[in-house]
Amino acid sequence: FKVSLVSTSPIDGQKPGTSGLRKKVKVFKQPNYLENFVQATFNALTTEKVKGATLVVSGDGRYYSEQAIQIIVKMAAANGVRRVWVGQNSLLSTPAVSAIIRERVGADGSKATGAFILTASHNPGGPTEDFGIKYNMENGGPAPESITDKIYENTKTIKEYPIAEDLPRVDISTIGITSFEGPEGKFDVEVFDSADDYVKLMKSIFDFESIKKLLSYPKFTFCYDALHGVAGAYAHRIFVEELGAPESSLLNCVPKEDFGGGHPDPNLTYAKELVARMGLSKTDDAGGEPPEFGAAADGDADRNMILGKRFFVTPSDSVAIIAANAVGAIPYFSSGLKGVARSMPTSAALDVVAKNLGLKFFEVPTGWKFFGNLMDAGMCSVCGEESFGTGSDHIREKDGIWAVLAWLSILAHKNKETLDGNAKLVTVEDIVRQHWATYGRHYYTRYDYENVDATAAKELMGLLVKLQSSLPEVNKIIKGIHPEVANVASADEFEYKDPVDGSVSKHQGIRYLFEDGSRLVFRLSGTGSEGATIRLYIEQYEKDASKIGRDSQDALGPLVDVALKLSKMQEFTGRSSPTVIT
Ligand code: VG1
Ligand code: CO
Repeated sequence: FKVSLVSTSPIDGQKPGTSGLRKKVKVFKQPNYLENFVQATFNALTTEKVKGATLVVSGDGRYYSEQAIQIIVKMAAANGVRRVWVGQNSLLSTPAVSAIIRERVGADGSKATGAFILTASHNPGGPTEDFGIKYNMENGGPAPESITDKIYENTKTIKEYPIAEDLPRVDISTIGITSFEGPEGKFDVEVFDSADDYVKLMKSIFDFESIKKLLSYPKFTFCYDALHGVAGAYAHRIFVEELGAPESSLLNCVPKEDFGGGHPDPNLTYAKELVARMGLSKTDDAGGEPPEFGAAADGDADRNMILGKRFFVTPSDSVAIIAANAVGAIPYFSSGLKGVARSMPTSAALDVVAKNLGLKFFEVPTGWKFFGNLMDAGMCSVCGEESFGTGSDHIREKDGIWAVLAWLSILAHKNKETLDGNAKLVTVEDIVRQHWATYGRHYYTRYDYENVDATAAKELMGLLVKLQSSLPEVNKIIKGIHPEVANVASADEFEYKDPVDGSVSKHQGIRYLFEDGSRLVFRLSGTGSEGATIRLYIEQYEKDASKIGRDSQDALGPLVDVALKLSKMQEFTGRSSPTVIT
Protein backbone atom coordinates (compact mmCIF):
# COMPACT_ATOMS: atom_id res chain seq x y z
CA PHE A 1 0.00 0.00 0.00
CA LYS A 2 0.93 3.65 -0.40
CA VAL A 3 0.64 6.37 2.20
CA SER A 4 -0.97 9.67 1.37
CA LEU A 5 -1.24 12.80 3.50
CA VAL A 6 -4.70 14.31 3.75
CA SER A 7 -5.03 17.91 4.85
CA THR A 8 -7.66 18.64 7.44
CA SER A 9 -8.59 21.32 9.93
CA PRO A 10 -9.61 21.19 13.60
CA ILE A 11 -13.21 20.27 14.46
CA ASP A 12 -14.79 21.67 17.62
CA GLY A 13 -15.95 19.58 20.54
CA GLN A 14 -13.59 16.61 20.39
CA LYS A 15 -12.87 16.65 24.12
CA PRO A 16 -12.97 13.12 25.55
CA GLY A 17 -15.46 12.81 28.43
CA THR A 18 -15.60 10.43 31.39
CA SER A 19 -14.95 7.54 29.04
CA GLY A 20 -13.87 8.68 25.58
CA LEU A 21 -15.53 10.69 22.83
CA ARG A 22 -19.26 10.00 22.40
CA LYS A 23 -21.39 11.69 19.75
CA LYS A 24 -24.29 11.03 17.44
CA VAL A 25 -23.39 8.79 14.48
CA LYS A 26 -24.11 11.66 12.09
CA VAL A 27 -21.44 13.73 13.86
CA PHE A 28 -18.90 10.90 13.53
CA LYS A 29 -19.75 10.54 9.84
CA GLN A 30 -18.73 14.12 9.04
CA PRO A 31 -15.66 14.30 6.82
CA ASN A 32 -12.45 13.87 8.84
CA TYR A 33 -14.27 13.67 12.19
CA LEU A 34 -13.10 10.20 13.17
CA GLU A 35 -9.81 10.62 11.31
CA ASN A 36 -8.92 13.81 13.22
CA PHE A 37 -9.57 12.15 16.57
CA VAL A 38 -7.62 9.02 15.70
CA GLN A 39 -4.63 11.03 14.44
CA ALA A 40 -4.80 13.31 17.50
CA THR A 41 -4.53 10.14 19.58
CA PHE A 42 -1.57 8.74 17.61
CA ASN A 43 0.14 12.12 18.02
CA ALA A 44 -0.45 12.07 21.77
CA LEU A 45 1.41 8.75 22.16
CA THR A 46 5.14 8.19 22.34
CA THR A 47 6.67 6.96 19.06
CA GLU A 48 7.22 3.38 20.20
CA LYS A 49 3.51 3.07 20.99
CA VAL A 50 2.79 3.73 17.30
CA LYS A 51 5.72 2.75 15.07
CA GLY A 52 6.08 -1.00 14.99
CA ALA A 53 3.41 -1.38 17.67
CA THR A 54 0.51 -3.84 18.02
CA LEU A 55 -2.91 -2.25 18.58
CA VAL A 56 -6.31 -3.71 19.38
CA VAL A 57 -9.29 -2.19 17.56
CA SER A 58 -12.82 -3.44 18.36
CA GLY A 59 -15.90 -2.65 20.35
CA ASP A 60 -19.51 -3.39 21.18
CA GLY A 61 -20.45 -3.85 17.53
CA ARG A 62 -22.74 -0.85 17.38
CA TYR A 63 -23.76 0.79 14.10
CA TYR A 64 -20.78 2.36 12.26
CA SER A 65 -18.21 0.06 13.96
CA GLU A 66 -17.30 -1.79 10.77
CA GLN A 67 -16.72 1.44 8.78
CA ALA A 68 -14.75 2.93 11.67
CA ILE A 69 -12.52 -0.15 11.91
CA GLN A 70 -11.68 0.04 8.20
CA ILE A 71 -10.69 3.71 8.58
CA ILE A 72 -8.62 3.09 11.72
CA VAL A 73 -6.85 0.13 10.07
CA LYS A 74 -5.85 2.33 7.11
CA MET A 75 -4.61 5.05 9.43
CA ALA A 76 -2.74 2.61 11.64
CA ALA A 77 -0.98 1.19 8.57
CA ALA A 78 -0.06 4.68 7.41
CA ASN A 79 1.25 5.65 10.85
CA GLY A 80 3.67 2.72 10.90
CA VAL A 81 1.76 0.44 13.26
CA ARG A 82 3.00 -3.15 12.78
CA ARG A 83 -0.22 -5.05 13.44
CA VAL A 84 -3.84 -4.52 14.35
CA TRP A 85 -5.80 -7.11 16.33
CA VAL A 86 -9.55 -7.25 15.73
CA GLY A 87 -12.19 -9.34 17.48
CA GLN A 88 -14.28 -11.34 15.00
CA ASN A 89 -17.07 -9.15 13.56
CA SER A 90 -15.50 -6.19 15.37
CA LEU A 91 -16.78 -7.55 18.69
CA LEU A 92 -14.78 -7.28 21.88
CA SER A 93 -16.26 -6.21 25.18
CA THR A 94 -14.46 -3.39 26.99
CA PRO A 95 -13.23 -5.79 29.71
CA ALA A 96 -12.10 -8.27 27.05
CA VAL A 97 -10.04 -5.55 25.35
CA SER A 98 -8.41 -4.79 28.67
CA ALA A 99 -7.68 -8.50 29.17
CA ILE A 100 -6.28 -8.85 25.64
CA ILE A 101 -3.88 -5.93 26.06
CA ARG A 102 -2.63 -7.45 29.30
CA GLU A 103 -2.63 -11.16 28.48
CA ARG A 104 -2.71 -12.01 24.78
CA VAL A 105 0.51 -13.04 23.08
CA GLY A 106 0.52 -13.30 19.28
CA ALA A 107 1.88 -16.32 17.41
CA ASP A 108 5.16 -14.44 16.90
CA GLY A 109 5.36 -13.34 20.56
CA SER A 110 3.87 -9.90 19.92
CA LYS A 111 2.03 -7.99 22.69
CA ALA A 112 -0.40 -5.11 22.29
CA THR A 113 0.45 -1.71 23.76
CA GLY A 114 -2.93 -0.07 23.37
CA ALA A 115 -6.43 -0.19 21.96
CA PHE A 116 -9.08 1.85 20.28
CA ILE A 117 -12.38 0.75 21.83
CA LEU A 118 -15.38 1.57 19.68
CA THR A 119 -18.35 2.01 21.99
CA ALA A 120 -20.71 4.52 23.50
CA SER A 121 -21.36 1.99 26.26
CA HIS A 122 -24.89 2.27 27.63
CA ASN A 123 -26.00 4.90 25.10
CA PRO A 124 -28.38 3.62 22.39
CA GLY A 125 -26.95 2.71 18.96
CA GLY A 126 -28.10 2.93 15.35
CA PRO A 127 -28.02 5.49 12.52
CA THR A 128 -29.69 8.21 14.61
CA GLU A 129 -28.05 7.28 17.91
CA ASP A 130 -24.57 7.31 19.42
CA PHE A 131 -21.12 6.13 18.44
CA GLY A 132 -17.99 6.46 20.53
CA ILE A 133 -14.26 5.86 20.66
CA LYS A 134 -11.73 5.74 23.44
CA TYR A 135 -8.09 4.82 23.77
CA ASN A 136 -6.74 2.39 26.36
CA MET A 137 -3.12 2.17 27.43
CA GLU A 138 -0.53 -0.54 27.89
CA ASN A 139 -1.87 -1.50 31.35
CA GLY A 140 -5.25 -2.21 29.76
CA GLY A 141 -6.91 0.82 31.33
CA PRO A 142 -8.45 3.98 29.88
CA ALA A 143 -5.99 6.73 28.96
CA PRO A 144 -5.33 8.97 31.97
CA GLU A 145 -6.22 12.67 31.91
CA SER A 146 -2.66 13.64 30.95
CA ILE A 147 -3.19 11.75 27.66
CA THR A 148 -6.82 12.68 27.03
CA ASP A 149 -5.89 16.36 27.58
CA LYS A 150 -3.11 15.98 25.00
CA ILE A 151 -5.50 14.32 22.54
CA TYR A 152 -7.91 17.22 22.94
CA GLU A 153 -5.13 19.79 22.44
CA ASN A 154 -4.06 17.94 19.29
CA THR A 155 -7.60 18.01 17.89
CA LYS A 156 -7.46 21.81 18.13
CA THR A 157 -4.33 22.16 15.99
CA ILE A 158 -4.46 19.18 13.59
CA LYS A 159 -3.57 20.01 9.99
CA GLU A 160 -3.09 16.63 8.30
CA TYR A 161 -3.13 12.88 8.76
CA PRO A 162 -1.57 9.98 6.84
CA ILE A 163 -3.76 7.21 5.47
CA ALA A 164 -3.29 4.09 3.33
CA GLU A 165 -6.22 4.80 1.05
CA ASP A 166 -5.51 1.91 -1.32
CA LEU A 167 -5.39 -0.71 1.45
CA PRO A 168 -8.10 -3.24 0.58
CA ARG A 169 -11.06 -3.60 2.90
CA VAL A 170 -10.26 -6.21 5.55
CA ASP A 171 -12.75 -9.04 6.08
CA ILE A 172 -13.35 -8.87 9.83
CA SER A 173 -15.83 -11.74 9.86
CA THR A 174 -13.23 -14.43 9.18
CA ILE A 175 -10.59 -15.52 11.68
CA GLY A 176 -7.04 -15.28 10.36
CA ILE A 177 -4.13 -12.99 9.54
CA THR A 178 -4.00 -10.78 6.44
CA SER A 179 -0.58 -9.31 5.60
CA PHE A 180 0.20 -6.18 3.62
CA GLU A 181 3.41 -4.60 2.41
CA GLY A 182 3.83 -0.85 2.98
CA PRO A 183 6.61 1.71 2.61
CA GLU A 184 7.90 0.86 6.10
CA GLY A 185 7.55 -2.91 5.73
CA LYS A 186 4.95 -5.43 6.80
CA PHE A 187 1.55 -4.64 8.23
CA ASP A 188 -0.80 -7.36 9.55
CA VAL A 189 -4.43 -7.44 10.51
CA GLU A 190 -5.32 -10.40 12.71
CA VAL A 191 -8.96 -11.33 13.31
CA PHE A 192 -9.48 -13.68 16.26
CA ASP A 193 -12.21 -15.20 18.40
CA SER A 194 -13.84 -12.55 20.61
CA ALA A 195 -14.22 -14.77 23.66
CA ASP A 196 -11.24 -17.19 23.89
CA ASP A 197 -8.79 -15.01 25.84
CA TYR A 198 -11.45 -13.63 28.14
CA VAL A 199 -12.90 -17.04 28.97
CA LYS A 200 -9.43 -18.30 29.79
CA LEU A 201 -8.89 -15.40 32.18
CA MET A 202 -12.23 -15.96 33.94
CA LYS A 203 -11.38 -19.63 34.42
CA SER A 204 -8.13 -18.67 36.11
CA ILE A 205 -9.96 -16.39 38.57
CA PHE A 206 -13.05 -18.36 39.57
CA ASP A 207 -13.78 -21.93 40.58
CA PHE A 208 -15.95 -22.89 37.58
CA GLU A 209 -16.67 -26.32 39.06
CA SER A 210 -18.37 -24.91 42.14
CA ILE A 211 -20.39 -22.42 40.05
CA LYS A 212 -21.40 -25.27 37.77
CA LYS A 213 -22.63 -27.21 40.76
CA LEU A 214 -24.71 -24.24 41.89
CA LEU A 215 -26.23 -23.79 38.43
CA SER A 216 -27.16 -27.45 38.24
CA TYR A 217 -28.95 -27.34 41.61
CA PRO A 218 -32.64 -27.55 40.64
CA LYS A 219 -33.81 -24.87 43.07
CA PHE A 220 -31.24 -22.37 41.84
CA THR A 221 -32.56 -20.72 38.69
CA PHE A 222 -30.64 -18.20 36.63
CA CYS A 223 -31.24 -15.55 33.97
CA TYR A 224 -28.86 -13.26 32.05
CA ASP A 225 -29.84 -10.32 29.83
CA ALA A 226 -27.21 -8.85 27.48
CA LEU A 227 -29.65 -6.22 26.16
CA HIS A 228 -28.34 -7.13 22.68
CA GLY A 229 -24.93 -5.77 23.59
CA VAL A 230 -21.57 -7.43 23.16
CA ALA A 231 -21.98 -9.41 26.41
CA GLY A 232 -24.02 -11.81 24.29
CA ALA A 233 -20.79 -12.92 22.59
CA TYR A 234 -19.52 -14.13 25.99
CA ALA A 235 -22.70 -15.18 27.77
CA HIS A 236 -23.34 -18.28 25.68
CA ARG A 237 -19.75 -19.46 25.96
CA ILE A 238 -19.48 -18.91 29.68
CA PHE A 239 -22.92 -19.51 31.15
CA VAL A 240 -24.19 -22.18 28.78
CA GLU A 241 -21.13 -24.01 27.40
CA GLU A 242 -18.81 -23.77 30.41
CA LEU A 243 -21.24 -23.61 33.32
CA GLY A 244 -24.14 -25.64 32.02
CA ALA A 245 -26.96 -23.09 32.32
CA PRO A 246 -29.87 -23.82 29.97
CA GLU A 247 -30.15 -21.83 26.71
CA SER A 248 -33.46 -20.48 27.96
CA SER A 249 -31.66 -18.60 30.74
CA LEU A 250 -30.20 -16.16 28.18
CA LEU A 251 -32.23 -13.09 27.18
CA ASN A 252 -31.30 -10.76 24.31
CA CYS A 253 -27.91 -12.40 23.93
CA VAL A 254 -27.51 -11.87 20.18
CA PRO A 255 -25.40 -8.72 19.67
CA LYS A 256 -27.15 -6.21 17.41
CA GLU A 257 -25.86 -2.99 15.93
CA ASP A 258 -28.85 -1.05 17.28
CA PHE A 259 -29.29 -3.14 20.44
CA GLY A 260 -32.69 -4.15 19.12
CA GLY A 261 -33.80 -0.52 19.35
CA GLY A 262 -33.34 -0.55 23.11
CA HIS A 263 -31.27 1.41 25.58
CA PRO A 264 -28.48 -0.98 26.59
CA ASP A 265 -28.24 0.24 30.16
CA PRO A 266 -28.66 -2.38 32.89
CA ASN A 267 -30.96 -0.70 35.37
CA LEU A 268 -34.53 -1.13 36.57
CA THR A 269 -35.84 1.24 33.90
CA TYR A 270 -34.15 -0.06 30.75
CA ALA A 271 -33.70 -3.79 31.42
CA LYS A 272 -37.48 -4.20 31.19
CA GLU A 273 -37.68 -7.86 30.18
CA LEU A 274 -35.33 -9.05 32.88
CA VAL A 275 -37.01 -6.88 35.49
CA ALA A 276 -40.38 -8.43 34.60
CA ARG A 277 -38.97 -11.93 34.63
CA MET A 278 -37.47 -11.35 38.08
CA GLY A 279 -40.86 -10.31 39.42
CA LEU A 280 -39.78 -6.70 39.94
CA SER A 281 -41.94 -4.90 37.42
CA LYS A 282 -44.76 -2.74 38.70
CA THR A 283 -46.71 -3.14 35.45
CA ASP A 284 -45.63 -6.34 33.66
CA ASP A 285 -45.79 -9.80 35.05
CA ALA A 286 -43.71 -12.30 33.10
CA GLY A 287 -45.74 -15.10 34.69
CA GLY A 288 -44.34 -18.10 36.52
CA GLU A 289 -41.95 -18.22 39.44
CA PRO A 290 -39.06 -15.74 38.94
CA PRO A 291 -35.49 -17.10 38.84
CA GLU A 292 -33.34 -16.96 41.99
CA PHE A 293 -30.69 -14.89 40.26
CA GLY A 294 -30.77 -12.39 37.40
CA ALA A 295 -28.20 -10.09 35.86
CA ALA A 296 -27.84 -7.71 32.94
CA ALA A 297 -25.04 -5.94 31.09
CA ASP A 298 -24.67 -2.70 29.13
CA GLY A 299 -23.68 -2.34 25.45
CA ASP A 300 -19.94 -2.90 25.98
CA ALA A 301 -20.43 -5.35 28.87
CA ASP A 302 -18.47 -3.47 31.49
CA ARG A 303 -21.58 -2.75 33.58
CA ASN A 304 -23.73 -5.18 35.53
CA MET A 305 -27.00 -5.20 37.38
CA ILE A 306 -27.49 -7.93 39.98
CA LEU A 307 -30.99 -9.04 40.96
CA GLY A 308 -32.42 -11.65 43.25
CA LYS A 309 -35.93 -13.04 43.08
CA ARG A 310 -38.10 -9.89 43.44
CA PHE A 311 -35.05 -8.15 44.83
CA PHE A 312 -32.72 -5.40 43.55
CA VAL A 313 -29.11 -5.15 44.72
CA THR A 314 -27.81 -1.58 44.56
CA PRO A 315 -24.41 -1.42 42.85
CA SER A 316 -22.97 0.31 45.92
CA ASP A 317 -24.05 -2.63 48.07
CA SER A 318 -22.85 -5.09 45.45
CA VAL A 319 -19.22 -3.98 45.55
CA ALA A 320 -19.30 -3.92 49.36
CA ILE A 321 -20.71 -7.45 49.50
CA ILE A 322 -18.17 -8.74 46.97
CA ALA A 323 -15.35 -7.16 48.99
CA ALA A 324 -16.68 -8.63 52.24
CA ASN A 325 -16.92 -12.17 50.82
CA ALA A 326 -14.24 -12.36 48.13
CA VAL A 327 -11.50 -14.03 50.11
CA GLY A 328 -13.32 -17.25 50.98
CA ALA A 329 -15.38 -17.49 47.82
CA ILE A 330 -13.07 -16.56 44.94
CA PRO A 331 -9.75 -18.39 44.42
CA TYR A 332 -8.11 -15.29 42.83
CA PHE A 333 -8.41 -13.49 46.19
CA SER A 334 -7.41 -16.38 48.43
CA SER A 335 -4.36 -14.56 49.74
CA GLY A 336 -6.39 -11.50 50.75
CA LEU A 337 -7.36 -8.10 49.33
CA LYS A 338 -4.71 -5.44 48.77
CA GLY A 339 -7.23 -2.69 49.27
CA VAL A 340 -10.61 -1.49 48.02
CA ALA A 341 -11.81 1.66 46.27
CA ARG A 342 -14.99 3.37 45.17
CA SER A 343 -15.88 6.45 43.17
CA MET A 344 -16.89 9.49 45.17
CA PRO A 345 -20.67 9.35 44.51
CA THR A 346 -20.82 5.62 45.33
CA SER A 347 -22.29 4.94 48.77
CA ALA A 348 -20.11 4.42 51.81
CA ALA A 349 -21.16 0.76 52.19
CA LEU A 350 -17.68 -0.22 51.00
CA ASP A 351 -16.06 2.14 53.53
CA VAL A 352 -17.72 0.26 56.40
CA VAL A 353 -16.49 -3.10 55.08
CA ALA A 354 -12.96 -1.70 54.65
CA LYS A 355 -12.98 -0.38 58.20
CA ASN A 356 -14.28 -3.63 59.72
CA LEU A 357 -11.85 -5.79 57.79
CA GLY A 358 -8.89 -3.43 58.19
CA LEU A 359 -8.48 -2.91 54.44
CA LYS A 360 -6.82 0.01 52.68
CA PHE A 361 -9.53 2.23 51.24
CA PHE A 362 -9.60 4.90 48.51
CA GLU A 363 -12.22 7.34 47.22
CA VAL A 364 -11.59 8.46 43.63
CA PRO A 365 -13.44 10.65 41.10
CA THR A 366 -16.06 9.14 38.78
CA GLY A 367 -14.63 7.10 35.88
CA TRP A 368 -12.63 3.91 35.84
CA LYS A 369 -9.34 5.54 34.81
CA PHE A 370 -8.71 6.61 38.41
CA PHE A 371 -8.67 3.03 39.77
CA GLY A 372 -5.91 1.94 37.38
CA ASN A 373 -3.02 3.72 39.09
CA LEU A 374 -3.98 2.21 42.46
CA MET A 375 -4.13 -1.26 40.95
CA ASP A 376 -0.86 -0.88 39.06
CA ALA A 377 0.75 0.10 42.36
CA GLY A 378 -0.69 -2.99 44.10
CA MET A 379 -2.90 -0.93 46.39
CA CYS A 380 -6.35 -2.08 45.34
CA SER A 381 -8.00 -5.41 44.53
CA VAL A 382 -11.73 -4.70 44.33
CA CYS A 383 -13.46 -1.50 43.29
CA GLY A 384 -16.80 -0.21 42.14
CA GLU A 385 -19.06 2.61 41.12
CA GLU A 386 -22.71 3.30 41.88
CA SER A 387 -23.36 3.35 38.13
CA PHE A 388 -23.49 -0.45 37.88
CA GLY A 389 -19.72 -0.84 37.53
CA THR A 390 -17.78 -3.39 39.55
CA GLY A 391 -14.38 -4.94 39.01
CA SER A 392 -11.00 -6.00 40.26
CA ASP A 393 -7.32 -5.82 39.45
CA HIS A 394 -7.54 -8.78 37.05
CA ILE A 395 -7.91 -6.08 34.35
CA ARG A 396 -8.12 -2.27 34.28
CA GLU A 397 -11.78 -1.82 33.34
CA LYS A 398 -14.97 -2.61 35.14
CA ASP A 399 -16.23 -6.02 34.19
CA GLY A 400 -19.89 -6.99 33.91
CA ILE A 401 -19.48 -10.74 33.51
CA TRP A 402 -16.81 -10.86 36.22
CA ALA A 403 -19.32 -9.29 38.63
CA VAL A 404 -21.89 -11.98 37.81
CA LEU A 405 -19.30 -14.71 38.31
CA ALA A 406 -18.27 -13.09 41.61
CA TRP A 407 -21.89 -13.20 42.82
CA LEU A 408 -22.35 -16.76 41.64
CA SER A 409 -19.15 -17.69 43.50
CA ILE A 410 -20.42 -16.10 46.70
CA LEU A 411 -23.75 -17.89 46.31
CA ALA A 412 -21.99 -21.20 45.67
CA HIS A 413 -19.79 -20.64 48.72
CA LYS A 414 -22.71 -19.74 51.02
CA ASN A 415 -24.69 -22.72 49.72
CA LYS A 416 -21.99 -25.37 50.12
CA GLU A 417 -24.14 -27.34 52.54
CA THR A 418 -27.27 -26.80 50.51
CA LEU A 419 -25.63 -28.20 47.41
CA ASP A 420 -24.27 -31.21 49.29
CA GLY A 421 -27.39 -32.01 51.30
CA ASN A 422 -30.71 -30.43 51.99
CA ALA A 423 -30.17 -27.18 53.85
CA LYS A 424 -32.33 -24.26 52.75
CA LEU A 425 -31.07 -22.23 49.77
CA VAL A 426 -29.32 -19.01 50.80
CA THR A 427 -30.69 -16.45 48.34
CA VAL A 428 -29.38 -13.15 46.97
CA GLU A 429 -31.80 -11.36 49.26
CA ASP A 430 -30.59 -13.35 52.29
CA ILE A 431 -27.00 -12.36 51.54
CA VAL A 432 -27.85 -8.67 51.22
CA ARG A 433 -30.02 -8.58 54.36
CA GLN A 434 -27.33 -10.40 56.31
CA HIS A 435 -24.82 -7.83 55.08
CA TRP A 436 -27.03 -4.94 56.27
CA ALA A 437 -27.48 -6.59 59.63
CA THR A 438 -23.71 -6.82 60.05
CA TYR A 439 -22.59 -3.51 58.59
CA GLY A 440 -25.67 -1.29 58.60
CA ARG A 441 -27.54 -0.19 55.49
CA HIS A 442 -26.83 2.69 53.14
CA TYR A 443 -30.11 3.77 51.62
CA TYR A 444 -29.21 5.06 48.21
CA THR A 445 -30.76 6.48 45.07
CA ARG A 446 -29.67 8.44 42.01
CA TYR A 447 -31.80 10.91 40.07
CA ASP A 448 -30.74 11.68 36.48
CA TYR A 449 -32.01 14.71 34.57
CA GLU A 450 -30.98 13.88 31.01
CA ASN A 451 -30.53 16.29 28.14
CA VAL A 452 -31.36 19.47 30.04
CA ASP A 453 -30.28 22.91 28.87
CA ALA A 454 -26.51 23.15 29.35
CA THR A 455 -26.56 26.75 30.58
CA ALA A 456 -29.28 26.02 33.13
CA ALA A 457 -27.30 23.02 34.38
CA LYS A 458 -24.21 25.18 34.86
CA GLU A 459 -26.25 27.79 36.72
CA LEU A 460 -27.67 25.14 39.05
CA MET A 461 -24.18 23.90 39.81
CA GLY A 462 -23.06 27.51 40.33
CA LEU A 463 -25.81 28.08 42.88
CA LEU A 464 -24.82 24.95 44.79
CA VAL A 465 -21.20 26.06 44.94
CA LYS A 466 -22.26 29.49 46.14
CA LEU A 467 -24.46 28.02 48.88
CA GLN A 468 -21.48 26.12 50.23
CA SER A 469 -20.01 29.31 51.64
CA SER A 470 -23.04 29.92 53.87
CA LEU A 471 -23.87 26.66 55.63
CA PRO A 472 -25.86 28.27 58.48
CA GLU A 473 -28.19 29.63 55.83
CA VAL A 474 -28.37 26.22 54.12
CA ASN A 475 -29.27 24.59 57.43
CA LYS A 476 -31.97 27.19 58.01
CA ILE A 477 -33.49 26.35 54.63
CA ILE A 478 -33.34 22.62 55.42
CA LYS A 479 -35.00 23.03 58.82
CA GLY A 480 -37.76 24.99 57.10
CA ILE A 481 -38.43 22.06 54.76
CA HIS A 482 -37.79 18.97 56.92
CA PRO A 483 -36.87 19.62 60.56
CA GLU A 484 -36.01 15.93 61.01
CA VAL A 485 -33.18 16.05 58.43
CA ALA A 486 -29.74 16.45 60.02
CA ASN A 487 -27.59 19.55 59.60
CA VAL A 488 -25.02 19.85 56.84
CA ALA A 489 -21.66 19.56 58.57
CA SER A 490 -19.47 20.41 55.59
CA ALA A 491 -19.69 20.98 51.86
CA ASP A 492 -17.13 21.18 49.09
CA GLU A 493 -16.23 20.42 45.49
CA PHE A 494 -14.51 17.05 45.38
CA GLU A 495 -10.86 17.20 44.45
CA TYR A 496 -8.61 14.17 44.12
CA LYS A 497 -4.88 13.89 44.46
CA ASP A 498 -3.70 10.60 43.03
CA PRO A 499 -1.63 8.92 45.78
CA VAL A 500 0.56 7.24 43.17
CA ASP A 501 1.53 9.98 40.73
CA GLY A 502 0.41 13.07 42.65
CA SER A 503 -1.77 14.35 39.78
CA VAL A 504 -4.72 16.49 40.87
CA SER A 505 -8.26 16.36 39.43
CA LYS A 506 -10.51 19.26 40.38
CA HIS A 507 -14.26 19.98 40.16
CA GLN A 508 -15.25 16.33 40.46
CA GLY A 509 -18.69 16.95 41.93
CA ILE A 510 -20.38 19.02 44.62
CA ARG A 511 -20.80 17.38 48.01
CA TYR A 512 -23.01 18.18 50.96
CA LEU A 513 -22.06 16.03 53.95
CA PHE A 514 -24.56 15.79 56.80
CA GLU A 515 -23.90 15.30 60.51
CA ASP A 516 -25.52 11.84 60.51
CA GLY A 517 -23.40 10.57 57.62
CA SER A 518 -26.01 11.31 54.93
CA ARG A 519 -24.70 12.80 51.69
CA LEU A 520 -25.99 14.74 48.71
CA VAL A 521 -23.81 14.82 45.61
CA PHE A 522 -24.40 16.77 42.42
CA ARG A 523 -22.43 16.18 39.20
CA LEU A 524 -22.68 16.88 35.53
CA SER A 525 -22.34 13.77 33.39
CA GLY A 526 -19.34 13.41 31.10
CA THR A 527 -20.74 10.68 28.85
CA GLY A 528 -23.79 12.27 27.22
CA SER A 529 -23.87 13.33 23.60
CA GLU A 530 -26.53 16.07 23.77
CA GLY A 531 -27.24 18.93 26.18
CA ALA A 532 -26.28 18.31 29.80
CA THR A 533 -27.20 15.58 32.24
CA ILE A 534 -27.42 16.43 35.94
CA ARG A 535 -26.88 13.55 38.33
CA LEU A 536 -28.07 13.82 41.90
CA TYR A 537 -26.89 11.13 44.33
CA ILE A 538 -28.67 10.71 47.67
CA GLU A 539 -27.49 8.55 50.53
CA GLN A 540 -28.43 7.92 54.14
CA TYR A 541 -26.79 5.53 56.58
CA GLU A 542 -28.86 3.43 58.98
CA LYS A 543 -27.14 1.36 61.67
CA ASP A 544 -30.26 0.55 63.68
CA ALA A 545 -31.18 -3.04 62.76
CA SER A 546 -34.89 -2.33 63.30
CA LYS A 547 -34.83 0.35 60.59
CA ILE A 548 -32.89 -1.34 57.80
CA GLY A 549 -35.87 -2.96 56.06
CA ARG A 550 -37.63 0.13 54.68
CA ASP A 551 -38.38 0.90 51.06
CA SER A 552 -35.48 3.05 49.92
CA GLN A 553 -37.51 5.74 48.15
CA ASP A 554 -39.61 6.15 51.34
CA ALA A 555 -36.59 6.25 53.60
CA LEU A 556 -34.89 8.84 51.39
CA GLY A 557 -38.00 10.96 50.76
CA PRO A 558 -37.14 13.89 53.05
CA LEU A 559 -33.53 14.05 51.86
CA VAL A 560 -34.62 13.99 48.21
CA ASP A 561 -37.01 16.82 48.91
CA VAL A 562 -34.25 18.85 50.52
CA ALA A 563 -31.93 18.22 47.56
CA LEU A 564 -34.50 19.31 44.99
CA LYS A 565 -35.46 22.46 46.84
CA LEU A 566 -31.92 23.44 47.75
CA SER A 567 -30.78 23.14 44.14
CA LYS A 568 -33.97 24.72 42.72
CA MET A 569 -34.00 21.74 40.35
CA GLN A 570 -37.41 22.41 38.85
CA GLU A 571 -36.78 26.13 38.45
CA PHE A 572 -33.52 25.60 36.58
CA THR A 573 -34.40 22.56 34.48
CA GLY A 574 -38.15 22.96 33.99
CA ARG A 575 -38.48 19.28 34.97
CA SER A 576 -40.85 18.16 37.67
CA SER A 577 -39.30 14.69 37.76
CA PRO A 578 -36.05 13.01 36.73
CA THR A 579 -35.60 11.07 33.48
CA VAL A 580 -34.35 7.99 35.31
CA ILE A 581 -34.22 6.96 38.95
CA THR A 582 -31.80 4.21 39.89
C1 VG1 B 1 -21.02 7.50 33.76
C2 VG1 B 1 -21.01 6.95 35.17
C3 VG1 B 1 -19.60 6.60 35.59
C4 VG1 B 1 -18.99 5.63 34.58
C5 VG1 B 1 -19.08 6.22 33.19
C6 VG1 B 1 -18.58 5.28 32.12
O1 VG1 B 1 -20.28 8.70 33.71
O2 VG1 B 1 -21.59 7.87 36.07
O3 VG1 B 1 -19.61 6.08 36.89
O4 VG1 B 1 -17.65 5.37 34.89
O5 VG1 B 1 -20.43 6.56 32.88
O6 VG1 B 1 -19.27 4.07 32.14
P1 VG1 B 1 -20.96 10.14 33.75
O7 VG1 B 1 -19.82 11.12 33.58
O8 VG1 B 1 -21.96 10.18 32.66
O9 VG1 B 1 -21.63 10.26 35.08
V1 VG1 B 1 -19.54 3.28 30.70
O10 VG1 B 1 -20.22 1.78 31.02
O11 VG1 B 1 -20.48 4.41 29.95
O12 VG1 B 1 -18.04 3.19 29.97
CO1 CO C 1 -20.14 0.48 29.51
